Amino acid sequence: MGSSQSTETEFEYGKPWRDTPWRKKDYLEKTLKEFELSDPNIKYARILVVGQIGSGKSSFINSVNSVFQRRITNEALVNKTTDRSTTFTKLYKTYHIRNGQSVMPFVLSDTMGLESEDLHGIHTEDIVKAMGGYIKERYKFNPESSITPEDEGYRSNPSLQDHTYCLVFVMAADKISLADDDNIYEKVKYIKSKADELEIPQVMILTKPDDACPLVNKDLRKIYTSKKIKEKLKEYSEHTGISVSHIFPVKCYHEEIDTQNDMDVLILRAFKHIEQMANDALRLKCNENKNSE
Ligand SMILES: Nc1nc2c(ncn2[C@@H]2O[C@H](COP(=O)(O)OP(=O)(O)O)[C@@H](O)[C@H]2O)c(=O)[nH]1
Ligand SMILES: [Mg+2]
Repeated sequence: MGSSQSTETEFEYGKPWRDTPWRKKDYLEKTLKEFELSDPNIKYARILVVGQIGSGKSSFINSVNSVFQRRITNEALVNKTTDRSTTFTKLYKTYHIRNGQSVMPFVLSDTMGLESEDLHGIHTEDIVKAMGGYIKERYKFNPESSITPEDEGYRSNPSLQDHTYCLVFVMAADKISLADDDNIYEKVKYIKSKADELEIPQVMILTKPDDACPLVNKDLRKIYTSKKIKEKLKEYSEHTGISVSHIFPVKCYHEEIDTQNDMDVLILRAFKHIEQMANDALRLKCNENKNSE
C-alpha cells in the first residue's frame, strides 16, 4: 500500500510515459481562458479539424466546447448511426468556443471525413484550400471534384483571419490497424506535406481510447500506462510523420450526461498544445506579412 509504482504487466507499463496534471483542471482551464493572441489584429485563430470519417472530429469540437461551458454541448452534429458508408458532415462549418458569456480567440472548423477510396469523402485539395483560407463558410464539399475559383464558396483573396494556424488530425485508436488502409495514410501524408509547405503546425488527437483498451475503459487515468494506446500512437506517428510529442489521446464526450474531471484534463491539455502552436504560427505569419508590406 502507498506505493505509486506498480509493476509492468503484459498490458500495462509500471509508470506513465507522460505526466498528466489530473488535479490541475481549474488551473489549466483558467490559463486557457485568459489566453490572448499574439497579434491584436486577428480576432480568432482558425484551427482546422480533419480526419477519417467517423473518427470523432465533430465529437472533439463538441468536447472542447463542453469543457469550457462545463456542460455537454452538441453544436457540431455527431453521427450516431452505425452507417459509416456516407460521411455525415458535408458542410464546411466553423464553431466558436464559448466561455461563459464571451467567446475565446480560437475557432474550430469542421470538415467532411476522409475516406480511403478516391472520389469518396473530402477531396484532399479541398483541405489544402481550407488551410489557405480559400473556402467560405457553409461550402458543401464535393468528393468528385475539388473547389475551383468559379465556385460560389471560393474566396479569392483570403485575409490573415481566414488562414489556418493549426491543423488537427483526428484519428480513432480503436481501428484494428490502418495498415490495410494505406490510402488513408497517403492522403494524411499528402495533407501533412502541404501543411509543412504552408508552415502550419500539426497536432493529432487520438480518439476512442476507451474502445481501444479495456484498461482505459475502466480507468481513464491508465491512458499513459496502457501499452495498447502507446502502440497505436507509435503506429500512427510512424505512418504519418507526426511526432509522438504532438499526439494526444483524448476521450471525447459521447454518452456522458455531465462533464468529468479526467476527461476534461485530457481535452484541456491537448487544447493547450493546439492553442500554443496556433499562436506561434500566427505570430510568424503576421510578422511575415508586416515585413512584406
Ligand atoms: N467510445 C467513444 N466513442 C466516441 C469517441 N469520440 C467519438 N465517438 C463516437 O464516434 C462516432 C463518430 O463520431 P463523430 O464525431 O460523428 O465523427 P466524425 O465523422 O469524425 O465527425 C459517434 O458515435 C461518437 O459518439 C470517444 O472518445 N470514445
Ligand atoms: Mg462529423
